[in-house]
Amino acid sequence: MLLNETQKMFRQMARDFANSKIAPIAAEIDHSATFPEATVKEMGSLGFLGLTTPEQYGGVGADITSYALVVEEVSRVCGSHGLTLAAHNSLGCWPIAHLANEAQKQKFLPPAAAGESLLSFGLTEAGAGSDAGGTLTTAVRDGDHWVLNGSKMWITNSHYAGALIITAKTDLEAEGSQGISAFIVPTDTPGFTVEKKEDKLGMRASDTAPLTLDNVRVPHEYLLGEENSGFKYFMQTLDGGRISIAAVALGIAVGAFEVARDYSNSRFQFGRSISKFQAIEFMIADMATQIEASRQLTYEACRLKDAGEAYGQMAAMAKLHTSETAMFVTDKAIQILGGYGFTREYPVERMYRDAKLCTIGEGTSEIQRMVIGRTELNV
Ligand code: COS
Repeated sequence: MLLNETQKMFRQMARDFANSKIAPIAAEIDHSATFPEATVKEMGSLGFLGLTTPEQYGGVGADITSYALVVEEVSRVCGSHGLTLAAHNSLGCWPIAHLANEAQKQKFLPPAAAGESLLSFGLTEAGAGSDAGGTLTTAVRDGDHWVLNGSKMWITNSHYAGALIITAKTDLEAEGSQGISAFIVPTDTPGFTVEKKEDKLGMRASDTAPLTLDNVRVPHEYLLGEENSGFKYFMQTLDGGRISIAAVALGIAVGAFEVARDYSNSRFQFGRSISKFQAIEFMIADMATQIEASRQLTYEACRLKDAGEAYGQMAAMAKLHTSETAMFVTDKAIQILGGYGFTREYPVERMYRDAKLCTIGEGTSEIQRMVIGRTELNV
């Protein structure tokens, strides 16, 4: 893929930061499931928390390709950092930058871009996962305010968020995906509680928690976009989010590949490096090929988005292929490292656990196939 000078600069900046600041702590924060507050703040200083936010709101105003390159490089050494960065930029900042009114942008984007606090997205509920229209959280108008009640699950960055975009049913008579609206809810609003952090298989340092909304009163000015248009807003948001998850998965796959490739050259058995055995050589070839196909899909989705073209299907293809590739590559990486790969001495077991999230979050692989299939079949 051909990159321009700016894109190369972002990639190099992210690579240097990831190698020097994130790689040394990645194993420990995974083991202790600790959210890396200090390095996330540093990512704010580098502009990574306002990458696609326009400059007039304190952001960097980079294109989506540059953003994906940064997410890829960070995820190459630590999936949890990559996911934190991705969720903040694409699920938190993007909808505000593109769907909010001027006053909302002025209020919520600058602190987020500066890394003072993160932005987050509260869509999923116990009964509204793949069926995102199954939202049971309600918002009832009370004069100049809306009163929100309900609960959300698996919400990324919520303990560190200054505000979240919360979806709620505003037309209680409407069915399915109709009658849902989106609200910007500051996390210090009375009645809003972020519950205990989840103890997860992978992405253990990323912050994931359930939310409870108990008579949370938000002013009407915090309604995002038009009333009852929330479903379309979060579908649009997820289209972009899927590019982010593809970039996270691509980074994880590249990270695991590099470890396995280098190991296969340095590990000697039967008097030669194991890379001289065709069994290993073919594994390396398949891993490299799948990574390259993933890269093409991911950056093609970025290119389409940057060009203002329809990109939802390409984003779904990129997310599907790249997250499945990350599973394939991390599995093979462990196989190449053998017993060492099965221990914490090498990072590939962490990468394998982290990769799994990418086949689930922001729409499972099955949902991506639905999005792709519907577009192809025009239904
Ligand atoms: N962009 C803009 N609008 C969209 C859209 C998109 N990508 N996808 C659908 N819409 C619109 C449709 O055009 C339709 O509009 P009208 O009501 O005006 O006709 C409306 O949204 C409903 O669309 P649809 O009937 O296709 O919705 P479904 O309930 O069938 O859902 C899927 C479709 C399954 C694709 C959707 O529910 C989905 O993506 N689910 C996964 C959610 C997910 O990823 N959850 C994890 C969140 S982790 S943050």
